Amino acid sequence: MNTLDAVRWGSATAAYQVEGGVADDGRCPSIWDTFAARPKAVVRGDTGAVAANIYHNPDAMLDAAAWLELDTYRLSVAWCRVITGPDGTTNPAGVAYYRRVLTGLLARGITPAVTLYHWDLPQWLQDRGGWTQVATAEAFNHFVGVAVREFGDLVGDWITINEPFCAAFHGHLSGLHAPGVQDEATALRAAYVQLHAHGHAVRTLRAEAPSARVGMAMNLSDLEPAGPTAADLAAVQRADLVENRLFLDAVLDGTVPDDAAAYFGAEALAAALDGIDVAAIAVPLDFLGVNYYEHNVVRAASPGTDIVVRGIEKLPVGEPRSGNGVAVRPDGFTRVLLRVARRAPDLPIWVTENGIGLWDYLGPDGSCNDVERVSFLDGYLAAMGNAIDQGARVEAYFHWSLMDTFEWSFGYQLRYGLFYVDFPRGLVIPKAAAGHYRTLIRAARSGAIDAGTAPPAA
Ligand code: IFM
Repeated sequence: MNTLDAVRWGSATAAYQVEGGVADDGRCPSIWDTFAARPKAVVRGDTGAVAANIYHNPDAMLDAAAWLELDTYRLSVAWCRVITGPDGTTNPAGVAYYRRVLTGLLARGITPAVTLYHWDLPQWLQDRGGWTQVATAEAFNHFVGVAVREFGDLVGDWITINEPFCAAFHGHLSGLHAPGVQDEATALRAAYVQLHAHGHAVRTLRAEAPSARVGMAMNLSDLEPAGPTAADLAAVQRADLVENRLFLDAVLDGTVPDDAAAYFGAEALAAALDGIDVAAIAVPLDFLGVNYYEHNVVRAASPGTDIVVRGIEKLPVGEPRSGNGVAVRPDGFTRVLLRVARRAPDLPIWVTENGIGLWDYLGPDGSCNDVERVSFLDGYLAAMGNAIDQGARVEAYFHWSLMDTFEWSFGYQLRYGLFYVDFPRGLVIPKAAAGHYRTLIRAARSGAIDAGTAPPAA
């Protein structure tokens, strides 16, 4: 058997990034509706109000997924479409929309994987303190119960929370994401309340759907010291604490990293953990979702320039890099997968996201020749093959994203899609990378991609 034979191939999007229709059929506002309306929060004042209009035209998304011949497709269900407000009432129109999407996937032979929280917290919960309150985790648990009862006949694969690092530290420290708070202690609290919500959600999913496969999607970064000095090594440890270990330790072991109190302060850590049983977060999972984007070279710096981690500087990234300056380093992908594999050897890994943001455009012939994404796919799938070869149990790969989306604070400028979205005209056009990904999927299925070798060109 070849390295990539057993991988299930997928792609992904999230509700707020593609749906639009934010005021339709009883959807209540989310923190991203509020945040995006703030002056300068998002490039050019873009919002998700219309996005790719998938709420009104889900077939565009479903047909794109089918065109790729995917095994599986990851989408998120928007809490604010399914639960109308504080009284917890279920919104039949929201349920009907997602049932239509899920049925459409199944009809096309594609297995859905549903994310339950992809950053669109209902605004009414933010008004009560959002992710700083354990009550938010309880409200989430209510939504999770509704979702599994309403959709459990169509969905067997569930992802509790997407990238709790980003929702905590970009939502509450850098302020780049909703709700746009800038306070470290609040960010730490938001991290632990989300982790607590994850543990509860897994228990609820298991109780309601014993045969479901359940995991979380964690973005993990690959970090390298700028030099061999003790100061640079300590800088890497600090970045690793905030970006990786806080989340890995809680979810895999039910522990708090030893250096968390020294870094955040004992008082802030105690406040963050108030009412939270960290051991209960490490409920057994069926897979760990890994979202891989970031490799950074880190050096100690005083006072530091990083927007999240104190006392460090991330060095400028060389070529090749993404449109927004993220390093293209497939070797980092291999390392991150192997780190998880060594840490939790029996736990399957699903790569729940991996992709590249580019300033894509349509040429005069109407096509999008995203050559950088084509070579990204070659490099990253070879890197994944290398990790599998060395023992990583990677069961699924979801390329981010299926189509261009509302890319959070980058608005519509930065594009990750395999399909180009002509937003005003609502057209969804396969980019060169879509054809290439389909070719790679076909080759992997037929065993034509061998361990660790670069996949063949389309
Ligand atoms: O678009 C996002 C996604 O919502 C979460 N992970 C990173 C992607 C690219 O920035």
